[in-house]
Amino acid sequence: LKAWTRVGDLTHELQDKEVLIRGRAQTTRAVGKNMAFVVVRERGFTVQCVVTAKPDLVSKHMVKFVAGLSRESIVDVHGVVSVPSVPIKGATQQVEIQVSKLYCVNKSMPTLPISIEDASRSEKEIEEALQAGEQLVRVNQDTRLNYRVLDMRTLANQGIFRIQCQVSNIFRQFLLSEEFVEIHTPKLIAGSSEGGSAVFRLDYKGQPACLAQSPQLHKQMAICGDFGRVFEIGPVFRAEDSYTHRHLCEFTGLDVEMEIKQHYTEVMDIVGSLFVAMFDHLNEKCHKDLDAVRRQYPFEPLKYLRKTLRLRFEEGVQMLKEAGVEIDPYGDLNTESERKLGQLVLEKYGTEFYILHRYPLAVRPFYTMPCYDDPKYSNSFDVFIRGKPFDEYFSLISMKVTLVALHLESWTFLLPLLCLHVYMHAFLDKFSMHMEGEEIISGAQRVHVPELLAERAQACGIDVSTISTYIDSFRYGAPPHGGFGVGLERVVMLFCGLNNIRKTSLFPRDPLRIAP
Ligand code: ATP
Ligand code: AMO
Repeated sequence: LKAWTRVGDLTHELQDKEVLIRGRAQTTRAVGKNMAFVVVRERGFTVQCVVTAKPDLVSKHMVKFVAGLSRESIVDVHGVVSVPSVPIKGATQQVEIQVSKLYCVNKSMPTLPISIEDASRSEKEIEEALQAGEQLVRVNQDTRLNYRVLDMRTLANQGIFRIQCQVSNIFRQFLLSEEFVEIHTPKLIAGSSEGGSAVFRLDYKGQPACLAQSPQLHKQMAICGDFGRVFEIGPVFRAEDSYTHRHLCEFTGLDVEMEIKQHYTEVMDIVGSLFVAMFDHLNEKCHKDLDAVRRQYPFEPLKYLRKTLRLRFEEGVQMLKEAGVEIDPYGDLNTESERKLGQLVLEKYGTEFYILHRYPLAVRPFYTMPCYDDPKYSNSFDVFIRGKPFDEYFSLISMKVTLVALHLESWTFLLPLLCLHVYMHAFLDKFSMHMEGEEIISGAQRVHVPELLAERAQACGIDVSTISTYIDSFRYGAPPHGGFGVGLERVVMLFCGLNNIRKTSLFPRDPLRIAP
């Protein structure tokens, strides 16, 4: 028999048929010396396989071998489908395979650093199991990441990364249908693209260089090169020095840049329709993956409007003021006020996804176009989606104080702090139960006049010589344009109401982690 059947396709219709499957030995169990059961898992589906000693067909030695298979080994099972008279517990398929041959294709270690079963439990299931006096291991985030290959096998993680695949796929399909061109810009660049200190510097054959903090400069240069509308899906590097639930040192940027005819609202129109199309697609087409995530990490569906709400920054400031939160009208929103505003917007407009635009110029990057009618403001925007606070503060504070104590070699402080830090990480899931707004997109109209661009860069403390080729590209006639950047991991994290960006990055890079 050469044709392979997928475990998910094993149904009553195949009764008495011979099948061949490949999967992992999820669990094994011996019943006396003549019988063993092995539950085989493939892509989230499981089937119970029965190995019974029979003369000339299955030896007792074979039964013993199957019973002793280590969990997660890869096996090929050949046998006949049967339908038992009682419902099968512990497998998704309601048929069994009466095994004639079983080969171990590759064996796993006899003991695993984390069990898939433990790593798949929801917080509620853990509580219930503990109350029932069951022995179980709570698998914390760091352990999961240390053994990511095992952690990835949980249904929730399979769901998360399949949803991530859909997000980038819809992003690409939508933009292609709107006549955008996909581009690929360099990640090794001469100067920082966003300004600031969060840049990885390196030696480029004797010249100073950095890893791109965004495709910002080159995507704009593609507009100067007459591509009209471009997008890129690629890695973005930020030398973040803080350890938060939403910052990575490397993430996947979804970047867009486009000519605009009259107004930066044209860019916000694309943001609105792109994201409504994306959310609709996820809700309508990705039930299985969303359910898999929700089963382990419960969340409510995202509330969003057909036409994305747009609020001016000044209106946001006013709403906060009325709620008793005073902020500088020409300053940035801090994380706390962003969250408060998210809560107020949800109460007033019933949406967890909205655009805040006309930010104060002083808090935006040098390439942002000032407002024509009031240069204190800019033609820029951020987009907010629900978020989860809490763990960031605890983990940030405990981390920083721990580092200070380490530096001072103060052991009296260090031990309790290290304990606090470990505790925070072990229980991150428990702490973050509460959702408010968080940034996922930044965008703006850009300065397309080279003299103003050089002036703005200088005013923002950027060494203009490091970006001279970028500024020069505006000297040959540059069309008015704008664009935006989105963090892929943040979209998935916040759409699924997850509390930590490390859950939506396959191999996260943060200030403390560069492996696996
Ligand atoms: P993000 O905010 O997601 O980092 P960004 O690159 O646009 O995206 P900033 O514009 O520097 O970041 O910051 C925007 C908001 O995020 C600010 O309100 C700032 O207080 C908050 N913020 C930035 N970095 C951190 C951090 N490491 N920890 C907590 N809050 C932060
Ligand atoms: P900004 O710096 O706001 O803007 O980044 C755009 C989006 O990228 C995501 N993001 C991150 N995700 C994970 N870890 C990080 N450390 C991190 N930093 C940012 C967020 C954020 O909204 N060039 C501009 C975009 C533009 O104007 O086109 C830029 O990079 O989702």
